[in-house]
Amino acid sequence: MQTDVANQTSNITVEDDRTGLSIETLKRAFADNLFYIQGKLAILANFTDYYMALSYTTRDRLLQRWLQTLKVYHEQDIKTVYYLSAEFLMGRHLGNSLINLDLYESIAQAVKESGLDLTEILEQEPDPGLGNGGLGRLAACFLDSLATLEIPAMGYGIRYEFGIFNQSIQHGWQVEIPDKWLRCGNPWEVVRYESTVQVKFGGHTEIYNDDRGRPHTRWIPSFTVEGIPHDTPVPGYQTNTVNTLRLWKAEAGEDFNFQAFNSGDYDGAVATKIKSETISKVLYPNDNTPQGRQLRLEQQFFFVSCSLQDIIRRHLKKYGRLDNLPEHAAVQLNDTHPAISIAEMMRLLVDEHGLFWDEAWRITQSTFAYTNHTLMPEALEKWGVPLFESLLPRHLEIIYEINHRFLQDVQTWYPDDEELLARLSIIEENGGKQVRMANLATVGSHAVNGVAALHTELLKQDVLSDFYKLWPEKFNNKTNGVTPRRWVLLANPALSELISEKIGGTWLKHLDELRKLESFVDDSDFRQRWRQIKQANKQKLADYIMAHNCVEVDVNSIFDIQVKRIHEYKRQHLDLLHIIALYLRIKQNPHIQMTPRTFIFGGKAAPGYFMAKLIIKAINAVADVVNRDPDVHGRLKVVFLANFSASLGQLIYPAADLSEQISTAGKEASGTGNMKFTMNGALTIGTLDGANIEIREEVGEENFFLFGLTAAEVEKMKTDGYKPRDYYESNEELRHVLDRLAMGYFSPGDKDLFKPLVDSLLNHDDYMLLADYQAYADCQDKVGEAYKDVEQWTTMSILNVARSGKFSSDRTIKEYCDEIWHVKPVNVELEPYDPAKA
Ligand code: 475
Repeated sequence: MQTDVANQTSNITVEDDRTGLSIETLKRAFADNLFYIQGKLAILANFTDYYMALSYTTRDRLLQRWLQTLKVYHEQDIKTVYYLSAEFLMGRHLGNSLINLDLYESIAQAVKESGLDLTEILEQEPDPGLGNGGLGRLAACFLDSLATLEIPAMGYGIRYEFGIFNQSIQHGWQVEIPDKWLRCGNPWEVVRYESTVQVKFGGHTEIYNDDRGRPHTRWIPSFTVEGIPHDTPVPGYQTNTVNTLRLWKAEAGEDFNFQAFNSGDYDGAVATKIKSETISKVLYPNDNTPQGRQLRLEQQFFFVSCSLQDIIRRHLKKYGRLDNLPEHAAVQLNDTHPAISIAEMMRLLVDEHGLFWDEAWRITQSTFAYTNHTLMPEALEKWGVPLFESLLPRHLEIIYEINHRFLQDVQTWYPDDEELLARLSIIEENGGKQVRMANLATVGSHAVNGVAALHTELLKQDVLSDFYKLWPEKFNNKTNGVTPRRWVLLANPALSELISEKIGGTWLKHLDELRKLESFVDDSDFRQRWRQIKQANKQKLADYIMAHNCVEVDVNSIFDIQVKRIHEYKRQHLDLLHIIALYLRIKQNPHIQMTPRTFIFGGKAAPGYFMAKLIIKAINAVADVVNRDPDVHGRLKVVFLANFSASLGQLIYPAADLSEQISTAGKEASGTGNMKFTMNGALTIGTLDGANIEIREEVGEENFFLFGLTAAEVEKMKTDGYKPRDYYESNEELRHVLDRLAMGYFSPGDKDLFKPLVDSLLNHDDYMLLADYQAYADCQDKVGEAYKDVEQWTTMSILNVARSGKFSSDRTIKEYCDEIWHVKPVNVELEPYDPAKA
């Protein structure tokens, strides 16, 4: 149909203000958006205005690809990956979009010719912190790789109004500040009101007979919430594919509001609105430890129900039947947070679409797959049956039915093994009935994977061993990866340019090609430039530290960095014990030879995690003493960088000499920060844990600083009866370190401040710091020696990068595509945009 709008704009060609790529066009588009979108005259505009105008300029250039991708997906017979995750830590969009569109250089030039600096504008973007740590960032790297590999895919999650809190450090303590990331508007999202869905909660169920007299169950909810889709484009690197991240915002169901409103119950109308909107209000700030709160279950069910209804609606529109859903949809559960999907899919298929149970179960099992991200027993999600029943009465019935049928099967396979049945059951019966979400996810999926080789082995032998005996073929490993586009090209442009100059630019899509760098390892000019780039990156971080911490650091010292969530199993305090030991060594022997070090920490603690917050305070307390002490001047500095985030990571990883990956063996499922450091030329000091093992395998043991107990040794020591105090008694240095902490040497105003930390180490030491202490300190001595040999260190740094190709999330995603999802790339051809034909 020829509309008036189409007629008016039919003379627009491709080189217009919204799609054109020449510097002149980009400059004009930037100025135009400043005026018409931001409503600002250039002379009155501030940096936020520039950021917004530039974002719209960039978004315009994404839209043609995005809409074309949607068109191709709509028209062709394809299979789509749906990645369900309660968290997506996307990082800033503008820089990444420019990189993936290959527009970075031109925009930088256009901005420069407009009298501005691109890097300064990029810093204006609020970092969307819709995740806690590794799990959320992995989801974001996966979306980047899926789009880059041209796989039809969609991310589904929650549009939290408040993301992970902003961390400020006051008097050494973490203080949490709300993250108002939407305050200035979000240019990267498009609201799709027309695809709103209804989500039911509470109430009861009843049986009714259909026309043919057959009984069915009906769910009568006590309230309904609306899910409003907010779509963000996810561009692949150097491809036309732009996939979608669809995040759901919760709003009050309309009729509900109106009923109360119309009857004059304004308080009631507002209360309903507030209750509904609370569901997507804030991200739970716990990493690796779920909080069993009702709102958390509401969040999980909310986004799962929205997403599955959306998938089914689109599928039915295209195919008109549901038996072939598994041929067109692969749904991945990112941990158990979306595991209620199994019951919700069964409810939708059986109750709402009238399928028979067995057929619905076949569809469900062949559609879903589940990724486990943690072995920590306290992190396995469980929900009390009473809570479940009051919020999701129909789902509880369905889970009982799934469990009943499952346990009947088990009984025929393993007769008379009551204990096995109790362990496998989806319902835990001891001490208040609970629904075990990992069991539900495992029973309802056709594939279950861990995120690094060791982690998958431990899943099979330990956490899910009974399931592994039943279905060994379900279990598989998918070692994590990270996207080299954000974590090398965007974060470390100078290194990327040097690499591309030597081996061409295709490594960014085929990271294994980094191996070609090995032939330049003896090229002295290359080596020198390698060092210069690291030095310049360190200088940038040093400037940041000066600006934010008022601490001057020496860029010739080892930048020894540990950035990640603060958790006892990650052992930031092992790092700290060693720092105290170095400090005491200098105090005892002021002329001691020591390679200068700058210890840098960053990471957030869950607000309710007392010990993690005390560790932050301890790091800052030690930093205060060390940084002020003239005796150690030029040899030791300690810095805690507040508010670690994806964007701060982009500054930190490229500046690191040494990457601290020192978790207790068997506790870190994979780690992904370890990969980002390696790709940026840092060497690792680490335990045989998670993906560290595979990193060491790849880079070579001579290029990796290994220490500590193995996972098997940790377990054996625990069963043999571990006595941390024995290490304290027999190790003089360790004793002095712990005594100083316990005595209040670092907390003069409050001598007992760190006693809980020391007591926990001496009496329990669940994470075996004392058992690993000496090995760690010895290994650190080797690091100090190695750093003095500049040439050898350079070689090791180059080889770490050259051999890091395995850790691209492209490799990970290819494995998921081939072995779990069975999906293929779909080519998107661009058609010139012509509004007259749109
Ligand atoms: C592992 N988060 C890393 C990474 O696979 C691994 C969030 C909310 C509630 C409970 N837990 C979470 C995690 O469990 C998490 O981030 N796990 C991490 O997943 C990606 O590399 O070893 O700790």
